[in-house]
Amino acid sequence: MPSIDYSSAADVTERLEQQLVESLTGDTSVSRRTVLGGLGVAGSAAVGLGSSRASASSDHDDEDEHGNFGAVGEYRDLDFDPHEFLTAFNTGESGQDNVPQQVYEEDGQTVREFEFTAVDTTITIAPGVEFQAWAYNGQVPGPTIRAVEGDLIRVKFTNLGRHAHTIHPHLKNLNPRMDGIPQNGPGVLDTGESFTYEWIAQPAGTHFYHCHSLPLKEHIHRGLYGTIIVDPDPERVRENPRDYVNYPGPITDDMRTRFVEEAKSRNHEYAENDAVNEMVMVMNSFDTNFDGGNEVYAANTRAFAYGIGSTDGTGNWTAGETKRPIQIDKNERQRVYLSNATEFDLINSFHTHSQFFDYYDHGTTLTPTRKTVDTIMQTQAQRGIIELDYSDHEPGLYMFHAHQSEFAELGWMSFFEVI
Ligand SMILES: [Cu+2]
Repeated sequence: MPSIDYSSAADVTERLEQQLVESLTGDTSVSRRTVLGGLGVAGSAAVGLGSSRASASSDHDDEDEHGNFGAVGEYRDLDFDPHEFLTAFNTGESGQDNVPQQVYEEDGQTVREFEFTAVDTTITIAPGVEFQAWAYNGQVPGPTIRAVEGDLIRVKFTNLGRHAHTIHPHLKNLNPRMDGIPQNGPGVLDTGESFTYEWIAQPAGTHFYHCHSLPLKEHIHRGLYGTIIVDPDPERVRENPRDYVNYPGPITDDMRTRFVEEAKSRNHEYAENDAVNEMVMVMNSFDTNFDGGNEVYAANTRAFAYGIGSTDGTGNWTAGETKRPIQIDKNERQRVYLSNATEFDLINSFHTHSQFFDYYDHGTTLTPTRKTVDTIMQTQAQRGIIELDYSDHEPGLYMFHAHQSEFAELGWMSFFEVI
C-alpha cells in the first residue's frame, strides 16, 4: 500500500495551502500564531495523516468550490520553478539560463566561472502571495554552484540592488580578502559596484553561501543565499581516504576501493554519478509582515510546491500545474543536498514518512554520520546529504516535511511520488 492515496494527499495539500494563503492575504498583520490557530483540523492532518480524509470530507462536500485554486489564484510569477531548481546544478558547463557560466583551464587548474548579480525583485511564495526579495540572479534560493574539489570557483559579482551586498562562502578559504565580509577585502559592494570572488572548492561536501552585509538577518531572510556543492575528487580519496571518513581503524584495500566508488558517485564528471538522482533543497522561510517571525516556510521557496495538485495517480500531472510531487524512480538511488536558510527560527528539520535514510553531516564524509534515521535537524547554515532508497517500497506517494509541525502546516510539506 502506498503511504497515502492521491485524493487524500491532494485534499490535505489544498486545505493547508488555502488556509495559509487566506490568512496571509486576508490580514497582512496577522501573526503566525493566529495562522496556526486558524488551521485547526487541517493543520493536525498534515502530520498525522490517518484522519485527514474523514475530517476533511466532513466540511469539504462542495468539490467545485475547492476543486481548483480559483479562490486563492495560481502562482503569478512562473520565472522560478521549484521543480527545475531541484536539479539545476551550475557546473560552468551546464546550468541555468540566467547564470552566465563557463569552465576553462588556467595554470593547470580547472576554473568554473559564474556571473552573479544581486537585484531587488518580487517573488511568489504561495499563490497570490508575493514577497519583496533581494536575490542573486533574481531567484531565491540563489543558483546552485557545483565544482570539483580543488577547482577554482570564480564569481564575477555585480550589485544591482539598492542595498550594499556581498557573497560569503562557507568554504575552507585561505584568502581572507575573498571571505565576502564587510571588514575585509572589498568590503560591502554598493549599488553598481563589482568584485570578482575567487574561492578554492574545498572541502568536498555540500556548502552554503550568503550575503554578509549588516543587518545580517535581513540580508539573509530577504533571499540572498544558495548552495555550493563540492564534488569529491576520487583520486584524492584514493590517496588520502582517511580525510573522507569518520573511522579511526585501519583502512583496508577493500574499503579504499569502496570510498573511491562512493566519491565517483558524488562527482558529476563520472558516469557513476549519472546513476544517482540528485536534488537540491534549501529549507527557507519568509517573514511577510516583517515582524521578526516567519509566516511561510518551504523547501525551495514556494509553500507546498511539492505537495499534491490534480495528478492523475499514474505519475502525470495537469500541464501548467505548479504544485506537484517530486517524481522518483524507485530503483534509483536518491540523494538530497539539503541546507537550512531559515531565519528567525533556531532549527529546521527533514522527516520522511514510511522511510529511513542515511545522513552525511555537511557532506564532508563518504560514510554516513547518521545511519538509518527518519528525522534530522539542521541549525541555520548547517547542511548535509540525505540518501534514500525506495527500492522495496510500493509505488505511490510518500510524504516528507519539517517535523516542526508548525513549519509543515505553513508550507514545508512535500511528497515523493515513487514510480
Ligand atoms: Cu545583502
